[in-house]
Amino acid sequence: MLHKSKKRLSALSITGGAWLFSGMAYAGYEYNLNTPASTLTQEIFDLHMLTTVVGTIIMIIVTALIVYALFAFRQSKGAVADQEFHNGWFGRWAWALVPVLVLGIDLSIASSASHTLSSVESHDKADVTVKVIGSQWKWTYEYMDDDIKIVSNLKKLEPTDPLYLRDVDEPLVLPTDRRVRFLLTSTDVLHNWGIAEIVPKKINIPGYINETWTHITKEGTYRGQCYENCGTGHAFMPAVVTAVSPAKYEEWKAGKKAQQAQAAAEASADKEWTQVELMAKGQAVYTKNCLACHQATGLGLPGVFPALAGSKIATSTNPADHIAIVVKGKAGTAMAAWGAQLNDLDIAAVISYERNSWGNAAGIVQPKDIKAAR
Ligand code: HEC
Ligand SMILES: [Cu+2]
Repeated sequence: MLHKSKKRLSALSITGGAWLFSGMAYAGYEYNLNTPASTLTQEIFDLHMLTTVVGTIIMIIVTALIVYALFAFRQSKGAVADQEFHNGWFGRWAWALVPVLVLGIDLSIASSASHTLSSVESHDKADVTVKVIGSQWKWTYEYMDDDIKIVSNLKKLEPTDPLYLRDVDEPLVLPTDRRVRFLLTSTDVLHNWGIAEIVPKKINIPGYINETWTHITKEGTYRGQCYENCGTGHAFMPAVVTAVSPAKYEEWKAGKKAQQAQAAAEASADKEWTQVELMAKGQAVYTKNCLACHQATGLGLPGVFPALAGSKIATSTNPADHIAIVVKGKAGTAMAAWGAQLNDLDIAAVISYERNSWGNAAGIVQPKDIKAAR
């Protein structure tokens, strides 16, 4: 019996050792927090380093004293407890000196911490303000001063890709060396937009605005995610920021504004679109917004997301129900209202696409039909 359990124990320690070893090999030796890339996260990082260093020094001193005492005053050497300790100079004053020392260290940490905290909560004037809207399961970014809107969806990648679940189709573009204010909110449940290198996290709450900010110091791509368990697609909403120089940012902004203004003008023009045009646009809208649930095959996921191929709503001769569910969504289900996020043309296109794909052949709808149904 003993023999057997000994054997089992050694087998355990071998697998344990192997596991530890492989863990060490893959860990990449990253022990500290993410390297900060903004003034604010730098301040937080420095505070973290200060407390870590102070704590480590205290730990070393205390441990050294204990080890010394255990060794120097061991019983086998005939050590006897000092009965007169409290009558000596140190015994009399230690109770006052030690707390003063500890309090001094404490207060210097606290003043640094309160400075950092007030930086986190400061509401100084910003150069760029971005509203960050969480919804199941993507981020929408609205540039408050510039009429630019970005919908940022998970980019489909193979699990072997190093950026699997960490990349999006369109990142948030921000300038370096400028103060950027973020207004965080949500359309459905709690989300939490966070990118460790550049911004302290705050929760996105439906119906509320939370504020945080950054001042990015280095150009680059910064990746974060949703940090609040927000449903089955929680893992599918990475947050990506591309930081560029102010000059490049202005250039990007001008291009993006022109592009979005043109798209808006196109969408509101009372033009009759051909099936070919609607199908091409509709496929792009579908891939970006609907495919994650209803799938490329239009077959959905049985029991979770309904099939659109052959579905009653997507094949009936009257498109009213189809338009209604896409514009208004269906309360209490994962089918969101797209009316506020997509323009008339996008909605007409994606509905036309669904009505004429995967064997469906139910005719097209025009942007004016959507406008009338809103
Ligand atoms: C997050 C998952 C999700 C996404 C993304 C999504 N849907 Fe849905 N959709 C659903 C669910 C769930 C239902 C079923 C709702 C119900 O219970 O009736 C549904 C139902 C539908 C239906 C009705 C199907 C039927 O026959 O009942 C249509 C049409 C539809 N969605 C179109 C779209 C379009 C267009 C988009 C993109 C703009 C989209 N959906 C994006 C989850 C999703
Ligand atoms: Cu989320």
